[in-house]
Amino acid sequence: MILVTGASGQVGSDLVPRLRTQYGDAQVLASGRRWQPSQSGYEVLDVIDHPRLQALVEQYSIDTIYHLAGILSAKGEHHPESCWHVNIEGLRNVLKVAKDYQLKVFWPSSIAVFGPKTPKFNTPQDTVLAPSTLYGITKVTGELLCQYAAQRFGVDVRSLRLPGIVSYRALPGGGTTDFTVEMFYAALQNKPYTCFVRPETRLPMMYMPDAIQAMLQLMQAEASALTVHTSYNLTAMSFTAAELATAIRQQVPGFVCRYRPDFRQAIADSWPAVIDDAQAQKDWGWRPTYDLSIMVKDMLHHLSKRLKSPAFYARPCPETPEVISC
Ligand code: VAH
Repeated sequence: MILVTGASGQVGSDLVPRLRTQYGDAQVLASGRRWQPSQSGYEVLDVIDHPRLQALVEQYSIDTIYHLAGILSAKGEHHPESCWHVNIEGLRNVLKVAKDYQLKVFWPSSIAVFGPKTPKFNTPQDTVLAPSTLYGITKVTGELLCQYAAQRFGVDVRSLRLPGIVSYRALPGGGTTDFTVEMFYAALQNKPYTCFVRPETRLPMMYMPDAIQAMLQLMQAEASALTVHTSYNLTAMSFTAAELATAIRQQVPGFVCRYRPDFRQAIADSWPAVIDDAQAQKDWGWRPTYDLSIMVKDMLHHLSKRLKSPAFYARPCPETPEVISC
């Protein structure tokens, strides 16, 4: 049985239904800190509570954990102590039960492991990891903990350095790349958007279906094929805030995006602009599907349904590379 921690977050909200489609509803246990009365197959779990985690692993005969619970970059800068405690103690607890019960683990690292001294373009798999955020420090530490668990105790833990992720099912919370999703909400509500990074800020990004595909593909790969035991570089595209606003405006004429950088500009400036994920392509066949144009059309179509924005209801489901129910 699979346990997903942080199941109500931006990634978890898409990963849980995808895993249930793949393996069956009864094979996936969602979990999070808050009680979700409407959700079946859900348990309350604070990942810093090791006894509770161990009890769930035993009660449900868990064999795989997708450990998503954590605090993101922007929120982490406002609450560095909590960010360290949740991100590190939570991961240590997961790695401990993985070692004790021979579990397989997925854990998301981030491009936040890179810092101002890292090559900004075509950032290699092996390079300087000197992040300037506490969140990034927890991700570098986490990668080393994962590698140690794999090499010292034989734990099968796999990880991806996720870029910014765009999705419509759940709002992101406390991230530096949240402007991407917020822009779509503003456009569909016919409101101008004030972006908190400069228009020329370029970051590695990915549409959620690609991120979920990459996680499942990595977890299904033969262990012998994997040469990276910290975390794989991963990307699908890179775009600037202005390029995203323009792509949205092509679908939503009149959309206005203004720019008022805040503290998150310095975080974004410390991250790479373009990532080299050749090792992921070589080791387990990674290939992205969505580019900026397809993502924008798909996002607007699905998000407009959620927001009940008639403007996009009438449009046919955009041509997307995979079958998506319209
Ligand atoms: C954040 N969305 O903004 C996360 C992610 C690469 C960015 O780690 O903190």
